[in-house]
Amino acid sequence: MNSQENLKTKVAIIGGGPAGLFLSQLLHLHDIESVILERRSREYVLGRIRAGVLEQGTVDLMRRAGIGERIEHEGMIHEGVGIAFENALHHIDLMSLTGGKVVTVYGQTEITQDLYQARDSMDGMIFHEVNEVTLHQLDSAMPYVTFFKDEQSYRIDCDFVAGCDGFHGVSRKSIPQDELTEYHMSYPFGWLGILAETPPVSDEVVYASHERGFSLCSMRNSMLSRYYIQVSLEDQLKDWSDERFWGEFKTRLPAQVSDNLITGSSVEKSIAPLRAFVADNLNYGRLFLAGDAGHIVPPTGAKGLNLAASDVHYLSGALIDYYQSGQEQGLYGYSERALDRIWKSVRFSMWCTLMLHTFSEHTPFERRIQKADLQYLIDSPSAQKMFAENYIGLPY
Ligand code: FAS
Ligand code: PHB
Repeated sequence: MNSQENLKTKVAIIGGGPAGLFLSQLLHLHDIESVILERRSREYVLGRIRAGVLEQGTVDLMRRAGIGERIEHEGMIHEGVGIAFENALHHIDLMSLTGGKVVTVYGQTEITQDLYQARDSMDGMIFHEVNEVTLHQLDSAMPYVTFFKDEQSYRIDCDFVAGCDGFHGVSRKSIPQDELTEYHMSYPFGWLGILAETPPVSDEVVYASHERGFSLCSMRNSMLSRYYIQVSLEDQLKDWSDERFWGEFKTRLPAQVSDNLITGSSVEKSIAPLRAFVADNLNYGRLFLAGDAGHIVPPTGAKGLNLAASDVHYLSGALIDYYQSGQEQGLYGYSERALDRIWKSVRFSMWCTLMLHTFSEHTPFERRIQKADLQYLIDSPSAQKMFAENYIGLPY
């Protein structure tokens, strides 16, 4: 076994997904060096199909991170969103309800690609396929991280550790239990998502409620559709052939949408359970959590990736203040500031999930309340304004 290799940096970032990459890129642009430790290969990370709808705040963060060019050409501006139930499609005019704000459809995969490209162009230090990442002395002024790569052991001495390693990462688990309150909520269903090289069924995202279950029509570009249906947690991918998916998807959509459906072979298919989770708080000593490491939202409100962006906005600003002017209040106020926006986004995502999904254990009374919720949204400009201001993204 070789002797341990010692490295030094300002910020050790655990996780090379959107949160970790955004943070590293923004710090670099302010001459603050960092090292990213990523458990998976780059191909694996880039192969993940996840979020698709971006708030303006996330697009602005991309521009500040120097990766705003491709989305300028390839991102699709959406001025509204569709809500379907009882075989009717309703349009929520996001732009008029929010004084001109919109969302942009641009896959998380593309953002991750843009960020990796930017990090490479600036010689960012990223270790892939690392293992046994361990965080040490977090409650001291001299934390460090140890890890292995290709049998070689490493130690990184740093000023701060950013835990951007997602829900299953090591960072949150490195916080002593008595320093952390975890809030959990899991749903009795998941989303079966497929990617198909077909023209999208609608030119805007459609959220459809149906007694057989929720479905969602989205896209990645004019020849790449992204669709989801609510499925039981007992379901497995082998239970869902493309043919069965298309039949069920068509049944759950209003005719004016499904009549335009062009089916095709799926190029990706996955099932993700729906859950909500918040770690209160996001800071322990010199460790700061950002993104899914600190919270998970049901994707119904399209908030997961967008919350990672606002976390990184707050955390990068706090670290820049610290290194440029020695200010510490941003760092020690980070958790409270981020959690305020996180909890409001969790609220919205849960409200959408409750309103749009079918709960087998619901009583007829609860089902009737769901319908009233949807009808109120469609009938009330105030309800639509609440929906719109949350969907385009609450202010940072
Ligand atoms: P990520 O999970 O993306 O990245 C964390 C990284 O840390 C990963 O690359 C992981 O390999 C790495 N890592 C983990 N443990 C490590 C360790 N010990 N050492 C080193 N590295 C480690 N959001 C939406 O808005 N809409 C959606 O439709 C949507 N769909 C989703 C589907 C799935 C299956 C999942 C899991 C999430 C989905 N999300 C969706 C949420 C998702 O987009 C996240 O919000 C987003 O990936 C958050 O980015 P990160 O915080 O960077 O976490
Ligand atoms: C997506 O395009 O993947 C998507 C869109 C809206 C959501 C969730 C996912 O709420």
